[in-house]
Amino acid sequence: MDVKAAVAFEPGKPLSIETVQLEGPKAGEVLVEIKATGVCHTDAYTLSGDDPEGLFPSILGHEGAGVVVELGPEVRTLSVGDHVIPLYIPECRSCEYCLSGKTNLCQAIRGTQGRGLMPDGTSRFSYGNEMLHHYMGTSTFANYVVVPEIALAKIRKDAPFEKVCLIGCGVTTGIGAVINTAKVEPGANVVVFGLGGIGLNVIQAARLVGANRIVGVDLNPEKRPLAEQLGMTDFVNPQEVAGDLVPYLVELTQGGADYSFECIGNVEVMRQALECCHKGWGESIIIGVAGAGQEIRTRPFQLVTGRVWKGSAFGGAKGRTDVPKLVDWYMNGKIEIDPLVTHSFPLNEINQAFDLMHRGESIRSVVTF
Ligand code: NAD
Ligand code: AHE
Ligand code: ZN
Repeated sequence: MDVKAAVAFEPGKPLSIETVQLEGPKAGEVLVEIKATGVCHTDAYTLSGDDPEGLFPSILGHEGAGVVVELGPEVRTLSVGDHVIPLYIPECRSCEYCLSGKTNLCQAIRGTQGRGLMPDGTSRFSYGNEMLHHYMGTSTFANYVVVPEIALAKIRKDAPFEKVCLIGCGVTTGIGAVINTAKVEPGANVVVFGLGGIGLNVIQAARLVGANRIVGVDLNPEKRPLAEQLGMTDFVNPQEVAGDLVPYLVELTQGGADYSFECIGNVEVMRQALECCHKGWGESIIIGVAGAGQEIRTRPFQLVTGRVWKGSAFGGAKGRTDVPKLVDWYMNGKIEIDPLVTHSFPLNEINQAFDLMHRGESIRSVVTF
């Protein structure tokens, strides 16, 4: 079938709106009509050419929501008409990783997904004679996609696509990092580096679990009001701190952060995030994705003296299990999404979403189809 998609033909170039071809679902696959998708910084990172796994040409997008249109053979858990959120980390419930009880990093299809292909090693997308790569197994910058059944979370039908699409990445990543990865307890002091779509969700989750000080760090003062609305107690602009940021944050948190979160993708900031943690027990969670060749550094003494470095992908959430619960949390008013959606565009204006993000003028732009 013909579908409308924003195609990334080359790194560093704007997306191109095209009519492309999509093959129907094969065994274990599902055709989904995408109704809305957010634009996450990771899409911009891959488009920039910094992603060592970045493939071109491809159809980016991984923060979507839509409706099941057609089932391939052997699909058992979904029906036509179901509302779904595509998962860039699937949940097969049978691989060693899923069964471990220790991680959300289902590996059932990670190999082919990382090569921009469906589990059978082929792509469903093409443009004339040219194969187009899938992206993160989701490719939500197209109005129809084929997704493996194990990579679809079924959600309630009364949830608005243009809001809950953010649960496909930003909301789950930030909230899950606090609840699943760090397991922040009431009364903890938290420092959040980067107040974009991810950092703001860390902040609202820190408030939800009853954190004490919730310190937000960002170079852009425009991010302050919304962060305060979602629970930030103290704002720090590193450009306004005289001297080193780390001792400043240690003093502000009266000994160091119990938990810090890096939500930028900057390896220098990752070091600051670790080193502002409390001696003896402070834990720093890396969420930001850094470019090819970037490496983190610190003195081993930082770890010897009890600080802990951790990472978090998709907030440690198991998608088919946890995503429907987060949709309920939103529908019940337990978490906020509406203020995070600062801009909306039709697909043919999607490049504006990237421009706004690069200028620091948006939190999330949502594309509706
Ligand atoms: P964003 O662009 O919306 O937000 C980044 C924020 O960081 C901005 O507010 C910016 O002003 C601020 N910032 C930039 N440099 C800074 C610095 N040196 N000091 C302080 N603040 C600084 O991005 P986002 O969508 O929130 O994503 C954040 C990061 O998380 C990206 O690296 C993204 O790729 C990554 N990410 C990871 C996961 C995961 O599962 N681990 C999921 C989603 C996004
Ligand atoms: N391709 C990159 C890695 C990118 C990355 O870490 N992705 C996160 C999700 S970011 C969503 O906005 C993730 O889930 N990682 C786990 C995984 O298996 O990719 C690189 O550096 O190679
Ligand atoms: Zn993302």
